[in-house]
Amino acid sequence: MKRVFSGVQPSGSLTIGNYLGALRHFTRLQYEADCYFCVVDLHALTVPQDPEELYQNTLNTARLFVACGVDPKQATIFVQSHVPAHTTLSWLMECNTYYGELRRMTQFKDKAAKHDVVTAGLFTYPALMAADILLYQTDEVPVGEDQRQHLELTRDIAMRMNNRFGPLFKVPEPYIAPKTAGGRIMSLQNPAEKMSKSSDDPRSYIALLDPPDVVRKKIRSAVTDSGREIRYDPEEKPALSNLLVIYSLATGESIDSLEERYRNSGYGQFKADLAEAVVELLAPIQERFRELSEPGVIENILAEGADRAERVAAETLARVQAAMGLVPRHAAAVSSSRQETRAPSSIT
Ligand code: AQP
Repeated sequence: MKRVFSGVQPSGSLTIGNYLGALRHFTRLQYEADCYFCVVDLHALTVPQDPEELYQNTLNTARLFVACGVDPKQATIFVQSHVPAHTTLSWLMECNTYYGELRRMTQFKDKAAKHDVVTAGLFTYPALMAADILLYQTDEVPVGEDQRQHLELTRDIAMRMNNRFGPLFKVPEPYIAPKTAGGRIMSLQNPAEKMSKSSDDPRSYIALLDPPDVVRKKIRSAVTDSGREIRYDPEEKPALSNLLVIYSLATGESIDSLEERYRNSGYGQFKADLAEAVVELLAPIQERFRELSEPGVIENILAEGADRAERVAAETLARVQAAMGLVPRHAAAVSSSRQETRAPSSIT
C-alpha cells in the first residue's frame, strides 16, 4: 500500500486555503493509502508564537483534521513534537543540505521579509520538513502549490543521501492540485498573495471556524476587479477568478456553469450566493469540531497516533544513523561484523 504524509502548521486558525489545498485530499487518500497526517508544531515555532495560542492551535488543528473527515482509525494523526525522531533526523538532514539551497527558498525570503527577527529555524525549516516526510518512507505528499519548492528540495536531499549512504529513503512525489482545483487559494484582500492563516489581516482569509456572519462579511468585503462581468480570467480578473474557484470547489459546480449562471448578474448577487455556499460547506465541519472539543477526545487520538508514528519513524532513523556511522546507544545492538569493519586499525 502506498504511504502518504502531510503536515499542517498550527500557526493560526486553519483557512479554506488549507482545506481546499490539502485537507480535503487527506479525506480521500486515507482510503487509498497508509496515511500519516501531522500537526507540525515545531515548524510553527520558526516564527514567534504566543505559547498559549500555540497550545490551543495545536489541539484545534488536530480537531479540524478529524472534523474535516480524517478518520483516526483509517489514518495516523499525530503531533510532530511527540515523535522526537523528527528533530533527530532533521539534524542529519541539515548536515546534508547546502546553505545555497536553503537560501533560495522563496518561502524563507517571503517570511523573513515580514519579520524583524529571522530565526535560524526559519532558515533550516525545509530540512525539518524533509525529515518529516522521509522518516515515513513516503510515496506521496498532498500539499498546496506553495510547498512545491520544499518538496523538490526534499527529493534532492533524499537522492543525495541515498547516493552517499546507500538506499535509505523512498523519493516522494508531490500531489499538488492545479490552481482551479484549490492548489493555490489567494488572499481575499490581495489576489497576488496566497491566503494565509497567519496573515495580520483577518479579512484576507476565511477560517474554517469563522461563524456564518463573519464569513458573509469577509466575502462582502473581498476585493474585486474592474468591470461587472463574472468571468474566470486569472490575468485580467485575479480576484474574481479566485472567488470563482472557491465557489466551484465549495459546491462542486463547474466554473463554466457558474459563469453561465451569473452571466447577467453583478458582483453583489454573486458574492451573496458564494457566502451562503461557503457557510454551507463549513457548517458540518464546525458541528463536528464542537463535538471533538470534549476534554480528552483529541488528546487520546493524538496519543495513539504518536505511538503508531513512532514505530515507523524509529526504524528509518536507526537505519540512517547506522549508515552514517553513528554508534548505537546499546552496543549489543551492533552486529559483530559491523564492529570488525568499522574498528579503527589502531585498536585491532
Ligand atoms: N492558500 C492556499 N491555497 C492552497 N493550499 C494552501 N496551503 C496553505 N495555504 C494554501 C496548504 O495547506 C497545507 C498546510 O500549510 P501549512 O500550515 O503547513 O503552512 P503554509 O503552507 O505556510 O500555510 P499558511 O496557511 O500560509 O500558514 P502560515 O500563514 O503559517 O505560513 C500545505 O499543504 C499548504 O501547501
